[in-house]
Amino acid sequence: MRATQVAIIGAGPSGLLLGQLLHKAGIDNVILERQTGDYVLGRIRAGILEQVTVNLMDEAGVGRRLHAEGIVHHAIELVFKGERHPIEVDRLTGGKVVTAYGQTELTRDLMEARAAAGLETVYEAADVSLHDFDSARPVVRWRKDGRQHELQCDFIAGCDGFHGVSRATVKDKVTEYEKVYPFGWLGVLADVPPVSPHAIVYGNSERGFSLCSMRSLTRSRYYVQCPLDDKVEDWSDERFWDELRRRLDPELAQKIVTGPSIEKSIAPLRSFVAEPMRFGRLFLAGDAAHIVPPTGAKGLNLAASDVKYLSSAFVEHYRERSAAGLDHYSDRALHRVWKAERFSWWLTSLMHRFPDMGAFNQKLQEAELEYLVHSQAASTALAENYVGLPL
Ligand code: RFL
Ligand code: PHB
Repeated sequence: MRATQVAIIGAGPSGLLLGQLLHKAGIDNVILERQTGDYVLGRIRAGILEQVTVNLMDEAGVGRRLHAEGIVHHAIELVFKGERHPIEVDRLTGGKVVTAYGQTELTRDLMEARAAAGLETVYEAADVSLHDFDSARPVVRWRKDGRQHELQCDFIAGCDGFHGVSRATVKDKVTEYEKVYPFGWLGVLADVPPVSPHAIVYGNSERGFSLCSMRSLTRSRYYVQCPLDDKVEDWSDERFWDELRRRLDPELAQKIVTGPSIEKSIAPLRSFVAEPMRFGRLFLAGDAAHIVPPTGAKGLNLAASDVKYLSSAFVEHYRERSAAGLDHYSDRALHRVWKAERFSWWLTSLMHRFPDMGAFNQKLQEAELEYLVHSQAASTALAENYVGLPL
């Protein structure tokens, strides 16, 4: 039977980053991915990286393009009641910033580094199943090209996202905490210059939430809150641009450059945590263990911090023969996860229109927004969470 040290399930950002960090430390690993590489690269998702994530890409030896092409943001802006208010996160946090760099680009950098290092990734691995992770010799099985395959390993890292097999395998041992929001985000990607190239804009209006983000100086990413039962086909490009304009302040609305969408999709919003994140020799990381609504831009960054803790724990195990890191992994990771869950829930609650919110909650939301942009203490609390809490 083939063997490796760490079998990684999933070639999203968590799995690829973990694989690269382990390789740097001389730890052998194989990645099993259900989809093709092109499919993985075609999923348009996150766009904002915390410094912790940028540092990890450097540590993995794949930060070159990110530094050359990523765009550093020193501020975000909040729009409400038709006016725009800057939150200078850089000044409020003693110099911390975020970087706009698409998840697809980060994934591509990791995939290319993995291929260049000659590391094994099995794409289109069907019916992946996990066995014996309560013993010293776990086994992973899958089907490909009409044949059954088997891999023996020391550990399994479940980096296979919210719908993966890893958490499903331990379903009866998991406690789940979940909140589903009564709306979704309609996202559009277009090759037009971003309306706000220096700051991500978060908008609260009586028509609902909006967000202006970017992938580069020539590619924009915009979102509007929409009902959960809306279909992408309901939203022509024209309808989308009209709606976005109506949710922004007059200056931005007038400045927006529109163009044909190159991607358009609707994502539901969810908060979710599975506890614990370790089951014998199986460890969950990233979206496999937790989901945040995208409002705080935390999902990919949390995946990266899980991977930092997990890779350090594996290195400690192999180099120092110490189980301390592995034993503490779940608690350490969950500690950070819950802080990001709180922040993402709070910013989501503050910026969206809820179907049942009523006049009282509406007034409270307005009062909180006013307080937030005029109080140094409140703006600082937002800023320090937005740039990412320390590891
Ligand atoms: P992924 O990216 O879902 O990758 C999991 C991989 O596992 C594979 N897989 C399997 N492989 C083998 N066998 C199976 N049975 C398998 N089942 C699944 C899948 O095919 C996939 O390739 O999880 P990962 O690596 O943990 O990464 C998490 C991030 O993708 C996610 O948290 C972010 O995209 C969230 N997110 C954002 N995060 C940020 O930090 N900043 C942002 O600005 C941000 N914006 C967003 C977002 C997510 C969004 N959507 C659509 C959910 C914006 C949006 C709209
Ligand atoms: C994005 O660029 O896709 C993005 C930016 C900020 C968010 C969510 C998504 O909070």
